[in-house]
Amino acid sequence: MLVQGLLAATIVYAEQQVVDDLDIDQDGFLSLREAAVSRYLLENFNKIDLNEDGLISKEEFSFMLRSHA
Ligand SMILES: [Ca+2]
Ligand SMILES: [Ca+2]
Repeated sequence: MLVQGLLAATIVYAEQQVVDDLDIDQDGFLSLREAAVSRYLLENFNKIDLNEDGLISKEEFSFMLRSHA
């Protein structure tokens, strides 16, 4: 259980890190322009952006990773 917890925490950390790395203006969200570095993100932007505010939040990014895993 402890190992699984640590593993999950590491994965969450990695997800947040990816968003931070791509988040050029550091507003905590990925805009279409920031997501354009990844072809996958660009092509799936509208699907990933669940609340259709034109930005991918860390929560939406995490959900995308889990739903496509
Ligand atoms: Ca941003
Ligand atoms: Ca959104």
